[in-house]
Amino acid sequence: PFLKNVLSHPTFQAGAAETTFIDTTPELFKLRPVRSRSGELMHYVSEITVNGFPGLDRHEQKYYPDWHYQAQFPQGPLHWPAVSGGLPQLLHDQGPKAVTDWIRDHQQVLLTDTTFRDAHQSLFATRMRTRDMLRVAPDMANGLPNLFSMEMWGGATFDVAYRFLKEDPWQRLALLRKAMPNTLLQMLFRGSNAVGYKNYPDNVLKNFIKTAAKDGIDVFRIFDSLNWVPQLTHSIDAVKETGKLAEGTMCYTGDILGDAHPKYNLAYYVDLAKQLVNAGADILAIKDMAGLLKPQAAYMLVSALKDAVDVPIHLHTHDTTGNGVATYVQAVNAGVDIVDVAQSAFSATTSQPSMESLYYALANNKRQPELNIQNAEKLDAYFQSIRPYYADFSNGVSGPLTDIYTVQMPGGQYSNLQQQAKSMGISDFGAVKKMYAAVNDLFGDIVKVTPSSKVVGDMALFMIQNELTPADVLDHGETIDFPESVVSFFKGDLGQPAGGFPPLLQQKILKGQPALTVRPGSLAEPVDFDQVRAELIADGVEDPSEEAVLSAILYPEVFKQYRQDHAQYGPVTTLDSPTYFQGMRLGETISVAVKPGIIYIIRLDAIGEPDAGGLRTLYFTVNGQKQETQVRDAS
Ligand code: 3PY
Ligand code: ZN
Repeated sequence: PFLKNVLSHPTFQAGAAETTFIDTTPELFKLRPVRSRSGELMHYVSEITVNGFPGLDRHEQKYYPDWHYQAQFPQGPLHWPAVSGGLPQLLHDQGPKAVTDWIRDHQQVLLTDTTFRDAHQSLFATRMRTRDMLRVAPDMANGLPNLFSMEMWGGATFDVAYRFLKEDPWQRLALLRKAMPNTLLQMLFRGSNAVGYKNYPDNVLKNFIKTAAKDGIDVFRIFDSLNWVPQLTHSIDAVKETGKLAEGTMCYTGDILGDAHPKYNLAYYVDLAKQLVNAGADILAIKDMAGLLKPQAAYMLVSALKDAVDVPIHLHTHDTTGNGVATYVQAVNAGVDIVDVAQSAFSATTSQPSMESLYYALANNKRQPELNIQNAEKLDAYFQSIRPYYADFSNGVSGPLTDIYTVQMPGGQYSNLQQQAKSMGISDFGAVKKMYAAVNDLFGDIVKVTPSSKVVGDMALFMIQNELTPADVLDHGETIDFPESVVSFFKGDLGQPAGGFPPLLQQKILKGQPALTVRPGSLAEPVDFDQVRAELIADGVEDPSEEAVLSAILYPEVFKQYRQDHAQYGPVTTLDSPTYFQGMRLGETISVAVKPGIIYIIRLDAIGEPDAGGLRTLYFTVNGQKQETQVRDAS
């Protein structure tokens, strides 16, 4: 209750909660004594205050836009009645077929909201924090009760949570599950790569799916970065064993309206769809990761797939090329069942099209989604208020990029590759894009999505750095030492591309090393989970959970670093995002609800000059008590 008192106090609301606030309103601050955990938290705050967040520029002022949200909705939550039952109940009680029958019988197009996963992955390097999701999650569930699902896990969110947010992704899943019990939760699963970037043994994939299902995932979108069906079937089987929904996914590349990409014609997709449905897919997903599916192509493709298969069709696009809403309208006219959209503030360009724009684009269309647009716009106001927290991670794309129709770079890769190029001293991203397209031709026109897209990106940067042309590679590739990811790709470690590898180039890259033609997973030794558990115990983890064991298998180093950071810095997930990313300013006061009933009111009183060894002392008042922290100034 005292947090509420503090937050609703007019001085605090006016944003004037500076040094004098605690002194002039002592009645609000009868707080518990500070526990030892505050020391760790203060260490993190001090570190970011002095040295900044790794990789970010420092700002004089911090952003506090969420007070606008508070002002707009002074009661906090939007107070929509809690929805009950919903599709999770139907799935639980009657199984996947009851859900897919329900979808088929539903006349209006259904929506998946990607704001918690792909939208921030594609706009802000996957940096959205659980805290910013949780504050609005119940409102999303209750204000948008007709959503098909919320995509909120998988893809890059898993490792980025550990690496950059000091968060446990499994905990994010548990918390969102609890906050949205009556909404289907969806994840993106890389068929044989899970949430990683390489192939894992079948028992790891299966166990991951089983654990994610137990922890709350209802819909698994499963894709392969080369559209190679043998790499999807085991994961589809594993989902079916859990009783959850398996979306068999085809990645869309090329252009079915033209003849520049003859491999990827309409017949290719129809055949692929049939294979995915035969493999057991409950729903067929079309994953247009680069925004290449033009409106008329969407009409043709969805119409052909509707004729060819009997399962619901779920379309995913990115708005990179600027035509996303038009593509969806045509797909809706052709009978698509579900489409992926994001809240407007996190939509467009490399992200998904806007939920609200699509709603209006379908005015007078009998398939306009069932959506309370006023609720959606109120929710979007929340996302507008938090977007500035993440501006530092923006990929800088400010409008449609129609050159992507030829470059074919996925939305999620655009900013990553830019960073990778910069770190190698390559500033001409236009040249990188041109080379990316040239490498794709050299490789025989492959599907480009995580992780195959990374191989094409690595090769493009390598060629620019070494001033190589495609002709150089073909003429004397046998003398070139190619990047590791490229060699591994041509060995078949990611699977087989449509039409196989170009044989001459493969020879030059492999230089006599053998290549696989079978599924790499069929050769991989199963992982011994007990042994990994024993290693974690030996490393000081008490009674490791199944989730911890899986994380240790997928990301051994990243997970270890996370454990160290967690021990060193404590509950940093409870800090507000401006403080997490930008630290504190002199005289500023923040409140941190570290646990139910435990709140720290922290004021930064002074920052000392560095001593001879470069250590600075920061002077805080924490719940009325003076506290000091020392950090090394790295400047
Ligand atoms: C991922 O694999 O993370 C993707 O979003 C691919 O588009
Ligand atoms: Zn996507």
